[in-house]
Parts: sequence; structure tokens; C-alpha cells
Amino acid sequence: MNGAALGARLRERDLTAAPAALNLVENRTPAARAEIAALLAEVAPSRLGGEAPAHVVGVTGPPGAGKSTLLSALAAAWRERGRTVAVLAVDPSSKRSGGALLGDRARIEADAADRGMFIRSTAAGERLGGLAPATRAAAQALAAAFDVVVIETVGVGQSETDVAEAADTVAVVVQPGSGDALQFIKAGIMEIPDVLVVTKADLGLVALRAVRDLKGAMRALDERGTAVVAVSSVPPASGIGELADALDAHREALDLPAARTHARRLGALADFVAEHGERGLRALGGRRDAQRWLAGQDAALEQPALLRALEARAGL
Ligand SMILES: Nc1nc2c(ncn2[C@@H]2O[C@H](COP(=O)(O)OP(=O)(O)OP(=O)(O)O)[C@@H](O)[C@H]2O)c(=O)[nH]1
Ligand SMILES: [Mg+2]
Repeated sequence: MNGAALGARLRERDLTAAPAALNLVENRTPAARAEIAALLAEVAPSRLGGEAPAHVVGVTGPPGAGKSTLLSALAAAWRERGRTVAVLAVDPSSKRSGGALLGDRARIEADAADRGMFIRSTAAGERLGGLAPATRAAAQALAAAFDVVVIETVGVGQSETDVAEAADTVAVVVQPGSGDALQFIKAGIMEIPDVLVVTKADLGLVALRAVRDLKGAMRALDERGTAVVAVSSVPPASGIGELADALDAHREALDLPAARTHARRLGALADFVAEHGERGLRALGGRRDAQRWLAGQDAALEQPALLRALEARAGL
């Protein structure tokens, strides 16, 4: 368990370091904490000479919307474009949060011999929404080595907000005929995604109607920049290339250093609250003050370093 060595391998874009790096970040023992920090320090912007190269894409949406099936097709399209791909699937297998109805959920498929693709499923456990600290750390680590890092999570709500913080680009996936996303958007429950994806376009008219309704909602909210793409992930697949293009276009328009810096700060605060709770937060003068203080810190600091700085400030 040598975090620094694993981090150095990832920084050199050695993809074979991915499984061991994931095992480390998922290890929540106290002994692992320093090693995880050492790993992330090796892939910090200061060591990389800039932000990590990957496009970090969040894919989220209600259970059974077709996220995993879509990711099998999308990952294949990225591989055809010569990009290496890592997928972190947060598996809602716990009894409480459900997931696609029993037996109906797809696994992300990949050619086992393909070294350019890495898939890891992590159980969401008892978490209801939200991203596990291990998933944030994994995304930051793998972003140094892969061209694309995907985080798949179930849900529209807290996990959508968390994914928006951890990812450069967020695609919200909805299936035709479920008015959920539209209602959430109209009610302001859901942040505006960067890309909206209507799955199961092979269902025909109902999918076209979903696209039309979502486009209308985006126009009404003056969010014309949000692409709405219809895809079918079952053969004959359609819309996959268009979706890949829409994701690329969003990333190109993004101020990446600013977005990543913001994400590391919010992630550090989330880690701090997970560890020290409301009492810790009070010691920082509340969430607002903590955020204001973080905004004044060195932009190149990695998340564990920011966490340590918060702890020092709180006298912990
Ligand atoms: N007709 C059709 N069915 C699809 C399509 N994509 C996915 N499905 C089906 O929808 C069901 C759920 O697909 P998944 O990919 O597991 O959905 P998911 O969003 O990843 O589900 P969870 O991870 O459990 O939330 C499966 O039975 C798929 O075969 C599609 O493009 N067309
Ligand atoms: Mg899935």
C-alpha cells in the first residue's frame, strides 16, 4: 500500500495502476488515510503542471433509465475515438435505494482484454444519494491517467448535486414517458444539467415527445446552451456519437482550472463535515465562512491538503 508510488504511476499515465489505486482509496482504515493523501498529492496540479488531463463526466438519472446500457455504448464510441476510459459506477444495490428493478439492471460491458478501459462498481451502501468520499478520490486519481473518467450514480437530487461538484460535465439521463426530470427542473429541485439525455429512443414517438418537452423547458428557462440528445443504446444504436460530441462541446467551453479548484474546495469541505460533523463546521464559523476561507487558499492544493488546512483552522 504505497500511495505515493501508485500516484506517480498514474501521473505517468500507467493505466495498470488503476486497480490498486482504487483498492487504496476504498480502504477506509485510518492507516490508509495518509497513503490516500500521498497518492492524491502525486496527482495534484502542482505535480502535474496543470489540471489532470481527463474529461470527468458525471452520468446520473433515475433507476432503470438506461445509464449503464448507455455507458457501454458511449465507452465503446470513446475507445473508437482513441480515448482511454475509466468508469466508476456507484451501485445502488442496497435494499433501501433500489436501482433498476431486480434482474433488469444492466452491467456496463467492456472487452476484458482491452487495457484502455477500466470499470469499477462500488456499492453505495446505506448512503441515500450523495457521493462517497472514495468515489471523489478515485475520480481525482484516475483523472491523471485516463482520457475520460465517468461517474455513474443513481438519482436526481443530492447525488446529482454532488456529481455536479465532482465532474466537469454532467449528463442527466431520463427515459421517455417519465416526467420526473421535467418536473424537477421546473420546480428548481434539479440544477440545470450540462447535457440532457433521453434514452430508449427506439420506443419512438414517446421519446420524441420527451425531447420536445425538455427542449421547451430549457427554452423557457433561457438555458438554450443545454444540449438535449436522444439515444438508443440497444442495436441499432443511435445518437451516441452526437452525445459524445455534446459532452466534448461542453468541456471545451468550460473554464477547467476554475471548475476543478472549486470542486476540490467543496470536496474538502464535504470530507471535513463527514469526519467532524456540525460541531467541526461550527468551529470554522459555519459553512459560509469556511467556503469564504477556502476561496482564499492556494488553487493548486489537492483535496486532502485542503482538508488538513481546514482541520488546522478548526483546531482539530
Ligand atoms: N428499449 C430499450 N431499452 C433499453 C435501452 N437502454 C437500456 N434499456 C433497458 O432498460 C433497463 C435498465 O437499463 P440499465 O442500463 O440497467 O439502467 P440504469 O439506469 O443503469 O439502471 P440503475 O443503474 O439500476 O439505475 C434494461 O432492461 C435495459 O435493457 C434502450 O436504448 N432501448
Ligand atoms: Mg446502472
